[in-house]
Amino acid sequence: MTVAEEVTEKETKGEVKETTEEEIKITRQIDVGEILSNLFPEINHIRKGGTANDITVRGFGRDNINVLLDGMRIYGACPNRMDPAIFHMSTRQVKEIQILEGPFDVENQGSLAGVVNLISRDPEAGAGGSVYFTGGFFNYIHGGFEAYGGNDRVKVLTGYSKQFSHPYKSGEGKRITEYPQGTAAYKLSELDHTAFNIDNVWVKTVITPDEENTIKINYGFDEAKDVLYPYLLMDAVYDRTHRINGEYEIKPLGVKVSAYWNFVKHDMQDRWRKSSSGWSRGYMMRTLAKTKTYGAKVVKSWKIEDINLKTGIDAYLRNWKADNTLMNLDNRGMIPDVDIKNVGIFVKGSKKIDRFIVSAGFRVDRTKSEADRNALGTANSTLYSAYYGTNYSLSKTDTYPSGNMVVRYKLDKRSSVYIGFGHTVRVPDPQERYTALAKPMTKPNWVGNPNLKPTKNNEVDAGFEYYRGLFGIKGNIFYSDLTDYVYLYKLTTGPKPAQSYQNIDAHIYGGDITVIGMLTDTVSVEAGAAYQRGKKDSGNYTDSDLAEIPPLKTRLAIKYDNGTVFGQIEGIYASRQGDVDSDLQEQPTKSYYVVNVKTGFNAGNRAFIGVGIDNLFDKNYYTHLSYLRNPFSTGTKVPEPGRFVYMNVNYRF
Ligand SMILES: [Cu+2]
Repeated sequence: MTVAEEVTEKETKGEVKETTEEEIKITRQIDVGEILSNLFPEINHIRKGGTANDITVRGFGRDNINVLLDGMRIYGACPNRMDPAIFHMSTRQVKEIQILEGPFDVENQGSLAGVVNLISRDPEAGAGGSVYFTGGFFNYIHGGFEAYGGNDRVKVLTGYSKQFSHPYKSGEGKRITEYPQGTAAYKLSELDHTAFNIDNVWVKTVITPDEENTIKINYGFDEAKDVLYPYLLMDAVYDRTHRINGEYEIKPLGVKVSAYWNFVKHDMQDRWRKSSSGWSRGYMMRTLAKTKTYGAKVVKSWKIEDINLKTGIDAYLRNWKADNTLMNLDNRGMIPDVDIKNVGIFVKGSKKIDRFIVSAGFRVDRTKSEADRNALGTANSTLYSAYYGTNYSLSKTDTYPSGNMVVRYKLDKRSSVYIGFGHTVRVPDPQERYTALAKPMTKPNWVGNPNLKPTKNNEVDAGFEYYRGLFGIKGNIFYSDLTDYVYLYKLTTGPKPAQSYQNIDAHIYGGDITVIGMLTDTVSVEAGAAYQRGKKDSGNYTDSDLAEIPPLKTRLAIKYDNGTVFGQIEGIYASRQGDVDSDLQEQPTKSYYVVNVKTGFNAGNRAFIGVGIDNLFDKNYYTHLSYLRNPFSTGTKVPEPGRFVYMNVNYRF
């Protein structure tokens, strides 16, 4: 067998998508979630404000997908997901993003429906770097530098970036701060409050004592201040993150050892909203939240005969604590100092048989979730028993296997078809099981369900890739049968109604297609479409549609690139979403069509200047994920930005 015939990692999986810094560099570079949602029709962003967009993949969000930074687990501290995992790496540090869709990851616990891995740039030898600046509408600025240096043995890269903006305006000319109404409305003096002010610092060191060993150490610090979230009732005063991860690879042994630690502290308040009026402390409500995650992993790759094998063991601890004050209610321990401790082992292998590549993976996990009753305050200490009686426990251990099999048939070197099946499991997150938030008067409480069972996914995926000359087409379909899917609902059995979570059976299915082609030496076209649908199969419901399932979305981009000058016209269309869950008061979302254009010029290898206009026709539109689902009320719908002109300048030295 020659090297060229080796099975690649990609061929052992289902649908894999990738994007690189080259694509990111020519966007307005606000945040990674927004960029992915723009590039891939099956990825959608949850628009809460000017930045920090969370994502869904094929209709799966929250902990149903794993979002990793250089393979490291990291979780947001905010109980309202103001700081999703994907927000914790600067767009400027990202070299590449790998998206593995479907239930085909056994290397990480809980990749129920997919995994998104942000990979940071490595330093190069020698000395160099770059300075960059992006500026745009609404006083958006983003600037910083990156510098690297080193020899064959030790290389270091360090970077800094600063992002700042005022609230953007929608296509109807209103600032996003003008959308919340009633007591959630921003004070008149705050309508032009800073929308985000973010500093990121990172240092990455790569040590290669010889050709056989590599050590990588990556440290990052982020401070996001004054981040506005009109989608919610509060805004972030600050969100501070430290993360460090290290990796040691011994190539001749095929061994990789990695370890990580990260910590996020988050302070959100309603101090810029009308609801805080009259409170001398400056806020009516506030949540101070902390989370830390640390873990380690050892992986060994083997080759036995012609079978590629990978085995591994990993463990992590995720701790989450949030203290809330609401009027005079002491809701300490709204997330009551929950520990999730996991240990897992896995094995995966692949073998080439004639034109077939057969791959399989298997994993077993043991996960303990435990909340601390003593962390609870006076207002929320009796909520679990008020709603779930005495028959519950604040500690639960779940042990479960997961696995998958993929069979790929190679039509030729590049083209193939595949079918795969996977069984995956994820434990309820600390919020779903243990949230405890008492609200005043007739306002519904928010309480977790300590009896929740882990979600199980049995999913079939099938797809093809076909390349001929300068033309390629890729397609995938999936059907996910979900048991004990964790779903928001209106709990009416306690002292007063509450929002809580229940296990339901459900299914989500859909597909996507991508076409790429070179029309001439300089002109290329890229087209994509994705559709997904979600239905409930059990539970106490009147509407069988699952909430927060994005509608059909398509993208068409035509690019011109001669190496010096490039230009791109891109159209994005999303159809109306009328398949909504009225049990959660979900509302239909209108269709939209937007056009984005950009052009750029490379001066030699060193300087790049680009200009872009997003939403060229200044359309006023909303995505389907533009407001918060709650069985009692509909949150503020946050429109997408109106016409947004930006400029990118990059200089390498
Ligand atoms: Cu928050």
